[in-house]
Amino acid sequence: DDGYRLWLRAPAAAPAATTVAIRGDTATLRLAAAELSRVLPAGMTVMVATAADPGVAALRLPFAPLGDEGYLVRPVTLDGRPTLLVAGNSDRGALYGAFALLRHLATGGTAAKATLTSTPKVKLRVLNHWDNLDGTVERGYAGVSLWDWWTLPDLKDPRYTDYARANASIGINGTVLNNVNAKADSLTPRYIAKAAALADVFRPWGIKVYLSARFSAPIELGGLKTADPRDPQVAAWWKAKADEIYRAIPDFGGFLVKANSEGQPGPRDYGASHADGANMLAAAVKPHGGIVLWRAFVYAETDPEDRAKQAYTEFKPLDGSFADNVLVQVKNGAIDFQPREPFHPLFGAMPKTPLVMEFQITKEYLGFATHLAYLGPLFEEVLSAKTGRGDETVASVVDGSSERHRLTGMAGVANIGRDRDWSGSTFNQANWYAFGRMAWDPTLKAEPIAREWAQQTFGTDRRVVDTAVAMMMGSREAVVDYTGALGLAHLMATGHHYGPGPWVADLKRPEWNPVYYHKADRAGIGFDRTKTGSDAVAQYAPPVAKRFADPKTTPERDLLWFHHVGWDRKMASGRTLWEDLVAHYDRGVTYVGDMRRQWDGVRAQVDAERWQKTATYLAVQEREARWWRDASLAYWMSVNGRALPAGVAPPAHDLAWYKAQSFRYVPGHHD
Ligand code: BDP
Repeated sequence: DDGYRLWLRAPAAAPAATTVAIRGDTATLRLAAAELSRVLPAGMTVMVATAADPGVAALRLPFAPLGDEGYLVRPVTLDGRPTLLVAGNSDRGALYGAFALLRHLATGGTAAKATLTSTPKVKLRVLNHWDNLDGTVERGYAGVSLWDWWTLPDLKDPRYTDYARANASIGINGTVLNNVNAKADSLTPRYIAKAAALADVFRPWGIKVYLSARFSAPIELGGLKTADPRDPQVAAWWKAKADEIYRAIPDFGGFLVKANSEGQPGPRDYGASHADGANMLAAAVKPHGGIVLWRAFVYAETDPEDRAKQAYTEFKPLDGSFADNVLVQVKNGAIDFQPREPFHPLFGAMPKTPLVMEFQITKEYLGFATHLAYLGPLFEEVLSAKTGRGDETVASVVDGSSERHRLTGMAGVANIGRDRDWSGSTFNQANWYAFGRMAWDPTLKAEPIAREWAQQTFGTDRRVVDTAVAMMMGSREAVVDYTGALGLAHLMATGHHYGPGPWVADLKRPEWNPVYYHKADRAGIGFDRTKTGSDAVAQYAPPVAKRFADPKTTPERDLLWFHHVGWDRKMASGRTLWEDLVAHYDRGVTYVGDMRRQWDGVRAQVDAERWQKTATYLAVQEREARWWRDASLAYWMSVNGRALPAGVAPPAHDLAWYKAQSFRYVPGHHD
């Protein structure tokens, strides 16, 4: 088993076991029926329909709360016959109902009396592909891009259908095809035709196509002298471009934009604001019902004192000035997808603007595809965080319930490539899965999601499922532990972000260097983000700011993110900070060793191919967890001059050895 079938184990090509009837004939309803007919027991009467069907309407079922995309599945009597009805207000709702029923069956439920209903809490549930037109994927660790730009639009690889089906099965309804570090070429007629071909494949699965837009495209493609959003010629160029795209893709989702960040062009190049830029693009897509996802990940040389403050500083004042079809897309934390970051202070700070949560599914800082790290707990931790405005949580900001926003969204930087198993490893598939499920409902919890994923992926054998879930649930914390716990961040090697480099201090800009983030010296360690330091804590709502301002009330897991404290600081454990930090490194390494043993224990219950690849990667992870631990400890000891607590194993090599372990060529990184 090469993992190609993901969590959808019923073979897509299996012969129909039962006939599933359809009321109303659309491609989407036919797909829903086909999914069910392969799986449901013979002899059952099943009906896939929308609420518009008179026979279904006559049943007076509670369709109103289902909105556009919700579903209900329930036993009814239709035309005098007991029937299992799978329905929604739209055919997409019915399709989601079909997949919910499949999930129900694969997790041990029975079909006959199935009663299921759900409505997505978030409207735009979107993958972001950082895929380049040359087939490489930025921060992609699962092979080259799924999109074969060369043979598109002629060849519609069946894999595109399988991709759409997998996404539909977890409720994802949009996909941004190209890298946020965008090339203008993706907006040329040649590439619009290719995107349109993909949109045609995705449409019946309820998935819209979006494109990352390069802000300077009017110059590069249109021959204009400027891309200033206030210039009428620029606005006219974008309007014509949008019209052209919508002629090819009538349901085109809209544009995603990374502007004035890491060298990308943007409105600030002309003294205009992010809102000026976003609103100009929004006006271009508005007549077609399109939207603009404008990223708040701004990273430029503006605040040398604390990079973590920049997005809030630039965007908070713009709250209320964005057009009504603009959403601002904010990373989960203020730096950059570290193994742990406190929630981004913009959540809760821009009540007049719909904020999209951006998670990174691909594990740029968590060991690429080779390390096992289930991100469900990371997603849950961020979404369940309290913003400090009453009972508001980050989830209630994202799902719009806090401010009654009409538009809401969640974005995940995809971990998908052309590898047979799509995501580089079986367990990485769980991160794609968990993203989809939490985008549908950001209040879902990581553990039940892990369980339902494992049941669908490995079968319902209790022992395998329990083992997989147990391994998964602590795996992200283990990465935090062996890469740097207690609120440390950004300690990785330069450029490719793989492996330890806490000593790096020689890069051109201060905030490129890990030493800028940990600020360790003989006396202490940590980044002071209180009043005596950068005062980034003031970006949070008062109750949260107050808690983070005091090391005594800051959760220890975030301590060094907000505070510079002494190595001898007393911790909750009764140990010193230094002793605790060392214990975390050991705990991380131990956890990986435990995962290996647990996985060994289910060898006979898992197919050989998936078992072996996972086992091999766990061995790699154990070796590299030790590398992280040893290199980090060797470095910290060189800074603080301290010995290791009694009984702790010393690093295998000296610091010079670890510093010499550099390499250049890694997947997903191009310089
Ligand atoms: C960082 C990545 C970089 C991305 C950037 C972004 O290192 O490759 O281009 O984020 O999100 O995490 O735009």
